[in-house]
Amino acid sequence: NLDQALQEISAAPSLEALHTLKVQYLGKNGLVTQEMKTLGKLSPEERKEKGRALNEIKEKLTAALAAREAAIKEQSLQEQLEREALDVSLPGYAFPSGGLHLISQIQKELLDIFRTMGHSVVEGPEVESEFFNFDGVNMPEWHPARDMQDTFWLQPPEGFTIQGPFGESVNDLGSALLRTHTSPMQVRYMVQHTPPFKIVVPGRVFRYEQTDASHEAMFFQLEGLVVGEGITMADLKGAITELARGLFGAEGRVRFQPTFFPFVEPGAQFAMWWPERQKWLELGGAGMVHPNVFKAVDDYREKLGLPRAYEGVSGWAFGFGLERLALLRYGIPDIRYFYQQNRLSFLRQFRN
Ligand code: FA5
Repeated sequence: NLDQALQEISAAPSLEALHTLKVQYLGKNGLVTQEMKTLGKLSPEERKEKGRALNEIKEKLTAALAAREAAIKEQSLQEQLEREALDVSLPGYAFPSGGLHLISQIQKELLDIFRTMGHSVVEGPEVESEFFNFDGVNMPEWHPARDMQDTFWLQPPEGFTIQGPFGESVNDLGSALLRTHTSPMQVRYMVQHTPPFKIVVPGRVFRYEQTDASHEAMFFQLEGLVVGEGITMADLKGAITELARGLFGAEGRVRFQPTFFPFVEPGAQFAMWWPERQKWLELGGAGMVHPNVFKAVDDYREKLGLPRAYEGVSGWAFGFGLERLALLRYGIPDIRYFYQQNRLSFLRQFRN
């Protein structure tokens, strides 16, 4: 009966349940529809009477169904709103963010200075051949200067090849090692390119050393190399002076003192004036590329069938340690702070 039907409709828990009821009463084979079909058999009087009654029932059911449908939709909307309520005043999660290591920041600063002077930035392998690290830069096996750079020698696994500048194997040219300086890239680059050029080479280097406040077994160097016709020591001083001004502003000054490196002649060590502390910072070595380095490069090129390209040119080179620069510039007492056990409290002081 009608009341029961209306009650069922108003109690329908879901749109699906409601649909089932709608089919049950008003569908093609629904109860009301079935009744409608019986009208034809009645007398006109009865038909009129029952027809009106059925229409009324149909209207009531239709209205009830629509009302319930609206109610269910409204309710689920409310529930969804409650579920997805967003309290924009809640404090957010603090995501830990990283930062560049102080040495990376300094490296970037240095590269930017040299880029403005027209240098290209190139990089080389950390696992290096004895040939490029030593022999090629005029440090043959008997040379006492090899002892100044205590070396991590490597025993590569069977089938491992160290590649030369063109991908050729250089296994026959010497043992494998961790490069002790960035100078082997001088040789690699010159074999592959012809002058004139200006480059800088940043990179990690390794030395088998007892560590102390100013010595690490792994540190970073920056190498500079300029080769062309008529390049002189004055160009070297000019470039290092520009570097000093880039680092310390207009007051930047440099000092050169004669010293020995096998791969330069003449050789110098250079220091920079640190205006804030009014003192000199000993930074690294430099000088004019030694003829034996050019010769080693040309011999190597010849072996590969390339024309000799370094007769009649001159060039300068420098190399220095980034950690030393950082130590002095920021008054850091111990080089081991940089890489020791993720000393984050120390490193965070230098977040940019
Ligand atoms: C060299 O490595 C030369 N290849 C530099 C060079 C390049 C000279 C081109 C001339 C021309 P040396 O061994 O002095 O030189 O090291 C250069 C710099 O690396 C030092 O001045 C210092 O700043 C840094 N350095 C050397 N050993 C260490 C170490 N154990 N820990 C941290 N920094 C170091």
